[in-house]
Amino acid sequence: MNSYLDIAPEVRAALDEGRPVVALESTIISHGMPYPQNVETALNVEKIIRERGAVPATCAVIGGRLKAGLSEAEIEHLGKKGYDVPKASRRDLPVLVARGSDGATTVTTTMMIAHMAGIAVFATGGIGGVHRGAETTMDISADLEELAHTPVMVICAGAKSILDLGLTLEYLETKGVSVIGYGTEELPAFYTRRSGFKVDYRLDTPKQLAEAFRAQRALGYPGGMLVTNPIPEEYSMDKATIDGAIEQALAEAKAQGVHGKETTPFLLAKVKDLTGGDSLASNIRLVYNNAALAAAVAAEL
Ligand code: PSU
Ligand code: MN
Repeated sequence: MNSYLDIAPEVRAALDEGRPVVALESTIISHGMPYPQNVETALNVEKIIRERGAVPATCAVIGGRLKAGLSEAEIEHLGKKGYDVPKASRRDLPVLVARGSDGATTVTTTMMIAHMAGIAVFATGGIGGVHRGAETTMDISADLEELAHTPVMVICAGAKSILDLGLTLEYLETKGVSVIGYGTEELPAFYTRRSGFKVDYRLDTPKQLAEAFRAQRALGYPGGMLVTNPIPEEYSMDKATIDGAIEQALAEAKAQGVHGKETTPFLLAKVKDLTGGDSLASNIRLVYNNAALAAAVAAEL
């Protein structure tokens, strides 16, 4: 067991007894939503998972410790500190841990912590991917590399079209990551159910998802699996509205020379400002939807 890892007692008990556990990320808490909705959402997500008989394990770096499972006070702390909590991707962990710092874990580092703890299923909102213009900037999220190497199933609502969704799928294919549509043949685009891009396979039940993941593990693959779960129809956004906001956010990022790890948070914050409460409400609902599916898959596994 990793000497920097703390597994919460409730999570450890569930893992020891073979009960279902679902990992959750913390960048979505510290950087993804405003306070206090971020804390409220994070606690509701945990509640949804518990109501379905699974145990939530929200992951983060707290005081240099890798945490699988947080207390309410720790979630409140991450939500209240917001952007003052550094974003922790793979390359950030060594220094954050050595310094005894806090860190908001991305999809990448949440997968790492989940795997260290022995958790197979992870629910989130959206993943990082290949950015538009990556053919010159080379801005490709470490999330895709982690999916290639770490055996955790990530359940998301697809990716936002701040990214180049076509190139993101190409990259995942190269890396050997199966992209599954849950009840759909089309990659969902986070706020909307459709993107115009096809997923690799459509599966329709938590049991089928669990079977595919078990088969992958039995085949001895090192990598993860990406399950894309479309936002429920009633909460999906108007495509023209969201596309307009994304185009404007991309133009502002370019004009201001935003780059590196700031790109994703900048674009997400701009889109949120431009679309106001609508996008926040949709974002919250799709996370709940993914949490419920993840609990069902964890139970099947
Ligand atoms: N995309 C979203 N919402 C998010 C993120 C991405 O729609 O909150 C966060 C996730 O934590 C993801 C990270 O792992 O941003 C990716 O950052 P980057 O592109 O810098 O790798
Ligand atoms: Mn990047």
